[in-house]
Amino acid sequence: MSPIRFTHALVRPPSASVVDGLRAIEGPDPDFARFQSEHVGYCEALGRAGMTIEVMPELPGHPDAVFVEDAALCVGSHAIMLRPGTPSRAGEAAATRPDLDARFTTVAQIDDGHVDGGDILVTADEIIVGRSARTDAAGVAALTAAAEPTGLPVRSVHTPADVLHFKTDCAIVDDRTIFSTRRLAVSGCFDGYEVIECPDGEEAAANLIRVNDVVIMRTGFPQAAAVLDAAGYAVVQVQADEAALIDGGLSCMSLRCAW
Ligand code: CIR
Repeated sequence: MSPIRFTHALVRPPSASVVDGLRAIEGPDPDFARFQSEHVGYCEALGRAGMTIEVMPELPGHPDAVFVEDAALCVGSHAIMLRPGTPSRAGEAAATRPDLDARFTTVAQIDDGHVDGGDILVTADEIIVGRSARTDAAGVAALTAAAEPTGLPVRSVHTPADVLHFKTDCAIVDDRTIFSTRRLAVSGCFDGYEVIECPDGEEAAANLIRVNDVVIMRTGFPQAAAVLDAAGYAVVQVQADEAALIDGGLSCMSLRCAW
């Protein structure tokens, strides 16, 4: 199973309630119209990368529901409903399930603890889960059992303190290559992988996505883009400044699937 080859992306447009999205540090609300337009640009980039975009309904009752990745894990024809680790997002998995039941061969569910999809990095050989303020040991244990149909073992590591999600700070860019901030890579959690370090000061660029032949990253991080370009990756940049105001990045706005 390749962790970088995908055929479809499930997305959910932001609803007007996105202005109330959670944020770790008090700051301005996102602008709804700009968020919508950036989301369209994001979906267009996924489409140009070769994915068919499937749009799930808006969930106005869940301000953060545009960040679909936190509610489910998709690996090949298998999906696992997660348990987002913050109360206002708890209902998102149940609301997403019908869309996954209609598309996946198996849809498992974790019933203990908490796991946010943003804490899960799937590589060719394993599922790495970063424990965080949103993802706990009980959730990782439940995920380990639920992930059995994928054939991939689950490995538990730690997300750096004050970093929202494990994948806030890293992304897979090739079967065996991880793009990571220094503060995460120094933990040793990627020993055995090739690591490309995200330049210090541009940590917010680390939440990017490799989709088929391109690496899609946020605009505004010239050093990170140059590092990836020099390493031979075809870099595509999309604006996602409104999502960033509520701690969202590129990985969280799609469930990337290979069917
Ligand atoms: C939250 O705090 O849950 C949202 N405002 C942002 C979630 C971003 N998701 C992700 O990084 N996987």
